[in-house]
Amino acid sequence: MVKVNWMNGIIEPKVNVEIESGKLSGEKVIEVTKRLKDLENIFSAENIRKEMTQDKIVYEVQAHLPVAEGTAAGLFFGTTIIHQGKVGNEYFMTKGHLHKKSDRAEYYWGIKGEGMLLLMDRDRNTWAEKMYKGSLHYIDADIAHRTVNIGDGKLIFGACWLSDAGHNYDEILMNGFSARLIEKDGKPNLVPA
Ligand code: PAN
Ligand code: ZN
Repeated sequence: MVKVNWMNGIIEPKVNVEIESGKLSGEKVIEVTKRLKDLENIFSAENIRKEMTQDKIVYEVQAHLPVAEGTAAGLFFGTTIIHQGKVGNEYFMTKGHLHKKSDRAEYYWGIKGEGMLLLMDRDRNTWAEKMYKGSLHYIDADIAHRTVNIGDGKLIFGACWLSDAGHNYDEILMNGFSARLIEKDGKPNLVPA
C-alpha cells in the first residue's frame, strides 16, 4: 500500500529490496521457480537428472518489472537464488541465455555465497568469472551468460537489465556452452563440454 502525504509530497517507495538477502517485496514483483523437472537437457548427465526428485528446486528468480516487457529504455531489477546441489558432478546452475536484442548489456552483483558466472562469446569462447558477496559483473552485449553455485550454501545475486533486452534461451538449449563447471577433487573445474 502506497502511503501518500499530500501535505508535503513525500511518499513511501513502492518496492523494497532486503540488502542482506536480495529479497524483493512490493508492487510489480514476479517470482519464478525452476525445479529439476523444468531443466531438461541442461546438465550433461541428463540420465541422472531424470532419476532425481523432480520437484527439487534448483533456482528461484524474483524480478521487479515496473514496465511491460519490450518497453524501450526501461529497466528491470532481479534477484536469483541458486540452491546448493549437483547433477552428477555438475553444479546446480541457471539455464543461461543470450538477450534477444543482441546489443543489450546487463549488470550482475554478488549478494551471498560462492559462484561462477559462465560467459560465452559468439565464437564460443567460454570463461568463468568468480562471484562472491560484493563482486560486480558487467555482462557485455551479445555474451551468453549462466550462473553456477559452487559453494556449500545458496548463491544469491542481483541483476539489472533493459526492459527491451528479451531472453533467447533456444541457442543455449540447442548448442549449450562450450564448457561446463564440474567438481573434481572437491574443486570446480572448467572443462570443455
Ligand atoms: C537474470 C536471469 C536469471 C535466471 O535475471 O534471467 O538469473 O537465469 P535464466 O534466465 O538463464 O534462467 C538475467 O540474466 N536476466 O537478463
Ligand atoms: Zn540476462
